[in-house]
Amino acid sequence: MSEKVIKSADRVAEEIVEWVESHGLETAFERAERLKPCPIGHSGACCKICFMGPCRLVGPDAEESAQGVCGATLPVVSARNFLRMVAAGTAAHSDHARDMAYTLLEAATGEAPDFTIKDEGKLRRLAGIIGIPTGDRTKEEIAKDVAEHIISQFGQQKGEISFIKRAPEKRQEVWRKWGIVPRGVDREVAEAMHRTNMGVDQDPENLLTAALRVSLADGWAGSMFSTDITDILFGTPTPRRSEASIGIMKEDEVNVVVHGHEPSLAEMIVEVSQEPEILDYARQKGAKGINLVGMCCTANEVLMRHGIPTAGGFLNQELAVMTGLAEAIMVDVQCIMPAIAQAAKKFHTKVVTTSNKGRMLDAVHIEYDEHRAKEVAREVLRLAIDNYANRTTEGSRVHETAPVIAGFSHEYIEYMQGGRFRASFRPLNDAIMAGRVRGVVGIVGCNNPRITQDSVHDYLAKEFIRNDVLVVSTGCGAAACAKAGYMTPETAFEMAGPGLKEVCEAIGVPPILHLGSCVDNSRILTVATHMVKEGGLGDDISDLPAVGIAPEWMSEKALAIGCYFVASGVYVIFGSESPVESSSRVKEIMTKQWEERFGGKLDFIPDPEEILKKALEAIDRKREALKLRKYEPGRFGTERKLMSMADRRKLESAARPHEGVK
Ligand code: MSK
Repeated sequence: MSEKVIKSADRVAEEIVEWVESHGLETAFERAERLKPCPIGHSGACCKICFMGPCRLVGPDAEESAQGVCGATLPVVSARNFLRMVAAGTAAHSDHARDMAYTLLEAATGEAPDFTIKDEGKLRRLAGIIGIPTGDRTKEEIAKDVAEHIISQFGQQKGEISFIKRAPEKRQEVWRKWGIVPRGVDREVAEAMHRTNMGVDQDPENLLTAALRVSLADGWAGSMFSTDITDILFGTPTPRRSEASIGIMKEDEVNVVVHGHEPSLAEMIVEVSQEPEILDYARQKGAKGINLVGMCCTANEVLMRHGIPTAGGFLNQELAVMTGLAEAIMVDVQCIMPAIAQAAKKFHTKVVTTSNKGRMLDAVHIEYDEHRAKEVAREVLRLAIDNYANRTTEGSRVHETAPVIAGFSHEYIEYMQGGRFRASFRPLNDAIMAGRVRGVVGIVGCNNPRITQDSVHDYLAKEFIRNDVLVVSTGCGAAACAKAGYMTPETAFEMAGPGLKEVCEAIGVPPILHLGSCVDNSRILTVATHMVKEGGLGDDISDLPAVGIAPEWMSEKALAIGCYFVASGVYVIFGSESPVESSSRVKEIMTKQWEERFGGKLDFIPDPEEILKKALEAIDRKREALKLRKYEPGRFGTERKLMSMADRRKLESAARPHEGVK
């Protein structure tokens, strides 16, 4: 008898997958088993950029002798394919950011009346960074200028994208030296597509340098624009307690799943779902209320700001339909499987597309329009409520959830280390210097049905915190950690090493911090920059004992993220196989040459234990280079005592007795 293959480390998801199999249905897990990837395309050796091909560059000496019809060599083909993927990832994050910038502009001019500016402080700080006068101007006046400035950065043709100056000085010099400072977001994406067109850039090194440049237009521009604008419009996250699991669906309420990436309509859904008329309408239809749940990165956005539970990441989307409890899944852009509309045909779920960029056959389309955002949100909710009566008893229903605390913006991380008057990164830097915290790892990125769902996220998260490494997480990686129940302060007691445990106990935070959605990887760049500026850990991001990992990646966006971290000086490890496996020259450039030039490199390592080993070694090497004390579990140096939450509150109420503390 063949051994049972576990599809997911998420117990609730695994139970649904088993139910699906036993009912003759299928999901991405079964399709991935049936549909083996083409080994030539998988390893980057297939060129299909012109119609003389596709050319397959294979054979015993392919690296040296294989050529396409035009004469393109394997390293050129492989580097070209890679650059296109990074450009596509950058385009996705940045186009999302463009929509956010227009929403901010229209909120400021009053053309999008349902949107207001919630974080004026952040708006004013950002205006200061980019040189927009604030003084006694209204928040709307400032927001208009900020939005117009950001919109101009997409089409800027010359010079440097303005947010670049938020990086440490030394990093900016590295970028200038190697000519990778992005000029404008759209210009870098368009140029990447031009370079990779038939018969243009034939130099793998040059192509890969262009990949770093376009990726910087994602991390330090598109994604960072999006994070900042979203905070300004909807509020900068602070910790919220909530729940995580596909088991969050409720039997007696109308379940509405908000899935995708852009948060504007989801924010309106959150607001409108609390309106008495909408709740009355749900009751009239026999439901006790409306249960909003998030999926993928929209989940991360509404979890961070409102504590809306997350039903999980990318691979849980079909499973949401299979519960038989989802009245509607509202989607916009990115990471949305067409399979959900197919699955929904067998259940009562309505899949609602809302973006003209992301239409889907067999879905209901209700077009989002920021000028009448709440009206659109009400329309979606009414459709879901009307569908409640169509629910059958069919479906796999498991009601089990894990507690999660999410909402760690860089502003809150700074605040939690010293309160309103002494906010800084000093305590974290000191804890690292003393060896109490060994280093910091970002565990981010997708799920991929070719890997047991969440298994590597889970393994690495546990091992890193056991080894006193503070984990920051975003995207589906964060959803995995949340579903596993690791994003609670109690996890520090139970699982963290002695030093990290002490730090988490003092502040009252989980050892794995949820920093948000995929575009919020820009928050990690900001945290890293603040750590550098705080002092004691070198003068560039490349000096920090920090590693970035995307263990179960699948999206082109993940590659763009990986590249901008490399260009920012970080050692980045991707799990699974390499999309440039076919070319040893390309792999050499991404590791040796990138490390020499930028201080960061990109490795693809399928074995989770090897990922852990390499990451810890890299952290320890950085510690040694900084001449910090050698990390030894349970043995620390002296550093300033961390202020506990209680002490901080005492200090703040003493300073402002009438104001109270949030
Ligand atoms: S949603 S890009 S599967 S992390 Fe941002 Fe998850 Fe990856 Fe999409």
